[in-house]
Amino acid sequence: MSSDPSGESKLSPVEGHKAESRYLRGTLAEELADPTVDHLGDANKSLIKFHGSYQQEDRDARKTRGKAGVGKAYMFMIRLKLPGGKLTADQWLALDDLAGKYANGTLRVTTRQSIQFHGVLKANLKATMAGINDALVTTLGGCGDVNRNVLACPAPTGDPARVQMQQLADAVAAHLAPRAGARSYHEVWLNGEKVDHPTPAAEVPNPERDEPIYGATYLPRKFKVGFALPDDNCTDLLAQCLGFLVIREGGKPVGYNLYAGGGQGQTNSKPDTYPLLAQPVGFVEPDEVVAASEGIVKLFRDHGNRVDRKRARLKYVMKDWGLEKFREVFYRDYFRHPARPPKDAPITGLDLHHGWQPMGGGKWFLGLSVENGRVKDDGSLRLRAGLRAIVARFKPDVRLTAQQDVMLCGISTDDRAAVDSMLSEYGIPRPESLSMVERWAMSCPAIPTCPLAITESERALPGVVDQLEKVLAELGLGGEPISVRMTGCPNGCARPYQSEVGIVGRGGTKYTLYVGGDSYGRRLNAEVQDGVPVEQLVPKLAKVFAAFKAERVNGELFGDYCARVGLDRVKHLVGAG
Ligand code: SRM
Ligand code: SF4
Repeated sequence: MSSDPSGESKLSPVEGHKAESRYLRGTLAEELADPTVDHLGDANKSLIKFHGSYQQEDRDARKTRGKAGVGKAYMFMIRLKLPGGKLTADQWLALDDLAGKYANGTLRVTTRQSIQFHGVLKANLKATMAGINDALVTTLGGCGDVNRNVLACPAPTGDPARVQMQQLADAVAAHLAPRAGARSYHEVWLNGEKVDHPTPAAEVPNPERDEPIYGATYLPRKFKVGFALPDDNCTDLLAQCLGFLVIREGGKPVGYNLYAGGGQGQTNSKPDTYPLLAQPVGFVEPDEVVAASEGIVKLFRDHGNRVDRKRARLKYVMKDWGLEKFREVFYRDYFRHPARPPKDAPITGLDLHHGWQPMGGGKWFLGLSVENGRVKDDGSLRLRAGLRAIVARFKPDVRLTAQQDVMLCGISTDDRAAVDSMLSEYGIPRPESLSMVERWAMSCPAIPTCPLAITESERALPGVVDQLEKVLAELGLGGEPISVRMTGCPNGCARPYQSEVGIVGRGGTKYTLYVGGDSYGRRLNAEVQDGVPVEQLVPKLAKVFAAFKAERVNGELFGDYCARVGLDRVKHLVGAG
């Protein structure tokens, strides 16, 4: 296994932590058991990510605590692993209990169809993890240098293509789950107890047997898989390290176009980091999907960069090699099945799955728009309490979308009116009553929890959306599905480089403004202006919206307009060049 493609440089320190960890055990159990310390040392701070948790601090408290000389207010974020975003009603209720008991009273739906808890104290970590596992949900591999949560459109429409895709997403997630790492997970969090997860035993380390896919040092960096349909790219397939796009013939799923090498993150100080869209590698049949995912993971394991973590993503293997070499190595060394060219299947849509939609057999699902994925009670909008009451009463399955929204599934026709009236009782808006810009908007958490945030995002976007709503309504553009995504740094957690308007934290209250992506996630946007103060974002955009209204042709969408007229014209409009 080549850990250092250059053969010259020193491996990143995280490689050392992994190598010494004995399949992710480290000394986590010992550090967790020490009641005198409220945080973890460096090695375990890095290891705990593989177990689905990040050590954070309350950044709102940083200044006052610093002045008072009392140090950081440490707390932990916990991220679940929920392939395809699926939960039962009882699981939702159990997680809601845990959010109230041990976290900050909110559940955060993520851009990868999962849930995060924030604000868990070290002393409560084990109890929270045990509670999550009691609900038969795991956090193993929620973070860390392994395969992350597998995305698949969660809409339960009964469409055979969706059914097959959701089953294959589960199969890929199970196949790529850490194996010896699962045993460490159970030892650390569940006192070695076995629950319903793969737990191969390995007393004498033997990476080929114990972690046959990953090996003892796992992957160079995180790895992400997503499934989507050509007419519904609600998982943003082209942002994934590995994407499977359903191919239908005669209405039936016959296979998948395999895409590789997508990703969003970039670092301001490193010009050799940038967002990239995944490239079409080939076509695979349904029974080849799991083997193909293993092959791509192994290719990344062997050829990803283990020296520079900023360039340690599969997208840079694709970029540095080019598609032709990537294909050649993949089919020659990692996937010995016929090399078939990708089918002609352009992406043509993205469904937010909002509102009541039929599932067949007299059942319905209801897609609700959740502002920035944050399920909380806030004044008259009692989203958390309302969801809890509806889920407790009607026991719907719950599904989460990669657009940070929630679906309640399996509600009978007779119960629809009662659900609607409960929504009103708890002040929860039906998606149709919200503006288009709010429904399409996404933000990452940023301050106060994210240690990497250099600006606000989740707490800033609602104000920006309010202003955008006014401007768009005045221009008569309120009905346009314009996607606006904001992040508190360039890492791109809300996939801001694939939206029509991207707003990326630059520092303080300034942002970099991007336009020209499309609402279906097929194109990267482009930087229009750097260092824009937050209060100037909407006035600048208003000028572009006005030009769009005057100059659009044949009902083109906003992002397509920006791409057609070009960056120079948009820069001129906003006064950037
Ligand atoms: Fe992310 C790191 C939140 C999806 C690219 N991401 C982080 C951390 C863990 C900060 C850290 O490393 O300490 C953030 C925790 C904030 C907090 O307080 O909760 C964080 N990322 C999120 C979530 C919660 C954003 C959201 O609004 O939902 C998403 C959790 C997904 C999940 O359930 O697994 C989330 N992150 C993404 C995505 C979108 C996606 O996967 O489709 C991306 C862009 C795609 C990609 O991977 O390129 C993304 N996150 C990053 C990066 C940049 C990686 C890179 O290649 O440079 C970082 C920084 C890092 O890893 O060092 C990061
Ligand atoms: Fe944190 Fe940056 Fe990701 Fe936002 S985009 S959650 S600020 S790492």
